Amino acid sequence: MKSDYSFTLLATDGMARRGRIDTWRGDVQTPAFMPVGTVGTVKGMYPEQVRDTGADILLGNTYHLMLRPGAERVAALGGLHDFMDWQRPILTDSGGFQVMSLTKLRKLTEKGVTFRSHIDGSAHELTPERSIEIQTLLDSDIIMQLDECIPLPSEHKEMERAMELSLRWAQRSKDAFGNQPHRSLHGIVQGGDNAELRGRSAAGLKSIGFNGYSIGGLAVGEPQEVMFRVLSEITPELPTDKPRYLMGVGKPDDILGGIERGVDMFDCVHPTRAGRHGHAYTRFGVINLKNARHKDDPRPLDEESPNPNCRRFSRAYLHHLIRTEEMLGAMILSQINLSYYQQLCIGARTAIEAGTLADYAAQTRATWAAGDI
Ligand code: PRF
Repeated sequence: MKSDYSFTLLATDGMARRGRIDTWRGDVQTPAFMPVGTVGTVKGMYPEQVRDTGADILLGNTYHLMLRPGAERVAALGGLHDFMDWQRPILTDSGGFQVMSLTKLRKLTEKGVTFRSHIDGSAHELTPERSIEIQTLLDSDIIMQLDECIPLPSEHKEMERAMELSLRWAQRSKDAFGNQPHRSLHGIVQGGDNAELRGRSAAGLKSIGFNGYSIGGLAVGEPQEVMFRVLSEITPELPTDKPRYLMGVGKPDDILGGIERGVDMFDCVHPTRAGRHGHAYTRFGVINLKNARHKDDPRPLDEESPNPNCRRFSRAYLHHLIRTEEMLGAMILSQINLSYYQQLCIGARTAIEAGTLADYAAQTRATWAAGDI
């Protein structure tokens, strides 16, 4: 018997929240950072290494997996967890955002979105119903509604149109999802940078009723202060007994700011992508290991880090691996960056429990600002 999905709010500190999601595949401690495993792999890392960084849950992508290897094939092979051998929870995105960012030829109608694959140009259709079906075939634990995300800045009329379409798709997604107590379905708040539109979106989603609420349409070209303003306006409008997920965010300071404004979950390709490009995230902020100044530096990245990889390899060696484009360089730095993101979340959880998030945030920012020595 698969146990039901649930969310428990454990503590609050200002707007910030410390919680736990329970699924039959395991628990997710929040605030949580979800590494991105777009095509059924967190690039360059074994599943157990990802788990060892502290990750409780991964993100997978409807768009990529429906094109290759195909949702029906993954289902026939036992679902995404068995396919990639990650036996803990998986959250999947619904595909609309990736259609908009990755395909050139596409057409959006009330029914859904038709597009041509970025891989071979073949024609496909994604509707709210088909997106739910694909995510169910993948055996996702936390499913996203199909929505329309538009860039910022946009005209008010355009933000309103996309928000209202997303709301109608939210209702169709809920109907298609039906009754699946062991899974979670999230509605997605849209409405650009406009408080009134965001408020209407949140109210509409709440009246449909979801297991969790995602905040979409941010980190799409606006300054960080605009994203933070929208977050401060919107999280008080969301139910306190359901998790909030800020989609596709971000860098460490975006995540810290999101936690302070009441966000529970985050995902971003940034830590792994930056790692592949030679950027290391540590307590001291970001270090570009491509830079020639590291060539003769025997020091490890951070002698006091709980992560062995931050202590065992010299900066000179990491610089060498990145300069020679060795696979191991990308692998080590992906591991280091994901570990740092998890350390940041663990620190925030502990601080929220103790009621000391403001101190934790100030100290974390001061260390980032002091920089690498
Ligand atoms: N909607 C969906 N996925 C997303 C976004 C969105 O608005 C974003 C925006 N930051 C990232 N991923 N479905």
